[in-house]
Amino acid sequence: MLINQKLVDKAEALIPELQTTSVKPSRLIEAVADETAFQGWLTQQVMSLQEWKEQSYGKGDSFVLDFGDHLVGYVSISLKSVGSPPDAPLKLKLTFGEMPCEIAEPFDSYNGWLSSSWLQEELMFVDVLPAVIKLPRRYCFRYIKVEVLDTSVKYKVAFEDIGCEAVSSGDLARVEPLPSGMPEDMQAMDRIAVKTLQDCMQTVFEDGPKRDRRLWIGDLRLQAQANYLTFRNNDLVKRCLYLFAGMRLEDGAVAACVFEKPHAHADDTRLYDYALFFAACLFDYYEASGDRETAEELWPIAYEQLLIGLRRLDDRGVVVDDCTWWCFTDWHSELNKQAPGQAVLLYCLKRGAALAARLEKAGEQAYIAEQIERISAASLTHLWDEEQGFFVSGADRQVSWASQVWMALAEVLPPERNAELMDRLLAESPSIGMTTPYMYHHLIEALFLVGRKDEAVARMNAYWGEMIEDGADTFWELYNPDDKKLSPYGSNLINSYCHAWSCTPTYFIRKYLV
Ligand code: RAM
Repeated sequence: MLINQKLVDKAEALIPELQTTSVKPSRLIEAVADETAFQGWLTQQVMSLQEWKEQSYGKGDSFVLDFGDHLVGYVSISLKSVGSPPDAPLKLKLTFGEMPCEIAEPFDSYNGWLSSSWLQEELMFVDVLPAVIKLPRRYCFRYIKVEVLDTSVKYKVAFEDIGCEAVSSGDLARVEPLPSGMPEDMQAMDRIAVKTLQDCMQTVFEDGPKRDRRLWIGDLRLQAQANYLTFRNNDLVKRCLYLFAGMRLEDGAVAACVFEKPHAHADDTRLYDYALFFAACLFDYYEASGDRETAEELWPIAYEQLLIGLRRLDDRGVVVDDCTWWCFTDWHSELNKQAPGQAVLLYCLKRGAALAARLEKAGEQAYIAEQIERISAASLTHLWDEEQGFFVSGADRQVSWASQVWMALAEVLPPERNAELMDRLLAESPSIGMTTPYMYHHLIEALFLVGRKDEAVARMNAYWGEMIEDGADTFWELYNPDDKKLSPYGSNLINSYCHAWSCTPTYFIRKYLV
């Protein structure tokens, strides 16, 4: 790792104070199997809060609290014994769910490839009653299932209160309300997107407060863009930029993600596209904040990412597609990343050139401009298939949505042909589709870019709008309207249901529709 302590210290000096809000549950529910419901589970009320406080629970009893909205925070429970003096410890199990599936399906059934330790549960032994227990871990949930595993034959337990201190570094008071004339469905989509971003805004922009609870640069780029139009917490973006800049991989590449604890450190994951996005993030940050000092200080690192990205080009000026790289792009097992990777390189070079111009780095600007010309030409010569009217990727000349969308965003074709490319993509719908809101985001961005505003809005409604119909309180990491249990990790239980890269409807609404 290359550590620049001065930059890391700057990042650490920007750790924000979190705002806290006390939240109480709103009702008690049960999950009911229903094939027509999202992922097969409906919820229905079984009791009011007042009724619940009057109950007492013994061995084998359980209940599910519904807090009415998605929360990230710290839970406390106050409870007392009922009956004879408690002559044995109380044994409780808590399960936290962002979604009904997590409280309805046993975690033992999980068989995916990500660690099962992400599934949120807690086994507790309480020696002395009454008690007020503050759980030390931060949880991310709407529902809490409480199972009384044991009391004793002589006593039961009653719950006086359960509450959550919700935390975020996003101050809702800073978010401008949308104009009142905005249609109700857009208002709802904006509100849920803002809530998604807010719950991911902690001491960094986390990707998902349930999982992976860390800063990924691909997610940061989209969160920052949404943040500039909502919470305007520019210092949080600045902190994240300094974290990436201060801790790099051995060859100088920015790591794909960083951890904050026990001390700031970078992960050893390298993603071709994510490293390049550092330059795009810095450009966006400068445009939004005008903070020239930061842009000047981090420019050499942004420029270096572009140079490292350029090293992957072959003699023709095409990104080498072999087994030595991982370019993220989307969670799609068959997706070839050559053309999307090439397009991301171009996209970031263009933002790098613009930033170099702003910062008056004439030599570097000229060099980047030369590269843009060379790579654009190579993309058209080697990756454009005139007959099909699509960009192709890899040895098998794959035609995917991702390749077309990223090439459109990189503006390889002149504006009119770029628009026709998007029209053709929608009309012909190649079979290698999109699986994440991250990839959908880029589709929508490309549609706005080429002037297909109505189509962009229709697709937003069909995707994020359908998530709302399916019960989203915050937008999800994965969503495929044709396969609602889809997970790249082997189980929908481990999917994140409040995910950074899904927060961008608020960006689209505020940037293009207000
Ligand atoms: C997953 C997370 C994260 C993403 C990476 C590449 O672990 O969903 O958001 O950026 O993949």
